[in-house]
Amino acid sequence: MGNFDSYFLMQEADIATYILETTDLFKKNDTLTVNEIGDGNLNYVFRVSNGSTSVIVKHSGVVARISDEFKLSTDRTIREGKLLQVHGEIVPHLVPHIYTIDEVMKCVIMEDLKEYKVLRQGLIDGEIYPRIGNDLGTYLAETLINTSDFVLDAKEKKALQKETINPELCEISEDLVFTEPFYDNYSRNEVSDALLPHVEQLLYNDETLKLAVAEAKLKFLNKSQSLIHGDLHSGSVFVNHSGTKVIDPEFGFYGPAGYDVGNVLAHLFFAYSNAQAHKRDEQAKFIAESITEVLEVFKQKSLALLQEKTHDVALKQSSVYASYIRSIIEDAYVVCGLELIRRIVGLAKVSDLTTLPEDKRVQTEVQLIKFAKSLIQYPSSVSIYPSIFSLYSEFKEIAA
Ligand code: SR1
Ligand code: MG
Repeated sequence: MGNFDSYFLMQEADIATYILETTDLFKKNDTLTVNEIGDGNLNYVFRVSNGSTSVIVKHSGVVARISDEFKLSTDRTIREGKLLQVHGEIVPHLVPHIYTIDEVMKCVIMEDLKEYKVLRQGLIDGEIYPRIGNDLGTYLAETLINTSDFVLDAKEKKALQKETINPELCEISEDLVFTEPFYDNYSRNEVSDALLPHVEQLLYNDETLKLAVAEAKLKFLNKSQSLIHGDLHSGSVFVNHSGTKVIDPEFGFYGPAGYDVGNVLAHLFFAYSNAQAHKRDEQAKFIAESITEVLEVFKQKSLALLQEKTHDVALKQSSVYASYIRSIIEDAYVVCGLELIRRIVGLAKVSDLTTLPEDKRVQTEVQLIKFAKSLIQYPSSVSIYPSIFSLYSEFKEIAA
């Protein structure tokens, strides 16, 4: 029996032997260096290098890295690898290449994106990436429409839906995005003393808001439109000046297409808020334009894909395409609002906000919560503004 015939949680010291014994990615006499570089909430990420080439090993334990409270199947990494392969067939230039998926050791070995930077950190550092609006809009349109009933044969889609069912990680989102921010039912919310009165008034005590949130949660539970990424925040996007790569779809499943679009919007708003708070005006303008571009590219490319690829004679209707895209965008506005709120109130925070000075942070968080509530309760009203960004600007002015 070899060393890697049954699962255990590998440490840095195990990984070099693991790679040399179980793959042909390096020469058997290579000296490998291994560094754990993960900064996510759930898993371990190892960079393995022989000095000239390198790969990434993503590996899962039986509990989440962020907290032992989250006990999870180690199969999440396998599901992630498979989903990256499905999306990789659709947009190979926008996801990392997968070398192997090891169902025993619960590892995915993939391309090292060392020439890229995490989008969240790049934006906090003041970088401008002119490609992201187009690349993220393209990723969203291609992955969401190509895995929908418009493009896939109904049985093929249901087979993929069965294969990608993901109840455990969906439960995390159901709790952390749709429930806890409004009820604090597990006492896991993390709210500063200065923010708490606002959270009580604006969220915990707003029964009308909770009705709109309930409707949104039902959509998340029931609307199996596309094979979504499921956690498309700016820590799941790698960028440089020549490309964009989307990683980490372990929360993926057949869900509402607007969920991914809304997450992208929310995290660009976080980046915008950080740029504004630090008076990086040129960068803030670029982020605002990227928000609009993501939506425009998503709409245009989705329509083109629907027109080109819809095979079902009963669905081949221009007005159906238009209303389908419109409903995804409305769902996205609601999700954008939910994601903004849960990252402010819940346990999984974003450094765009946590790195702000205390007074600016509270002011920014209150503005974002007010904006978010408007998105959750009145998503269709965004269409009366020139862009979602104009609506946000209005909240900024009211709160200032
Ligand atoms: C316990 S996991 C907390 C959050 O981290 C992941 O990236 C997801 O966003 C999840 O909600
Ligand atoms: Mg993640």
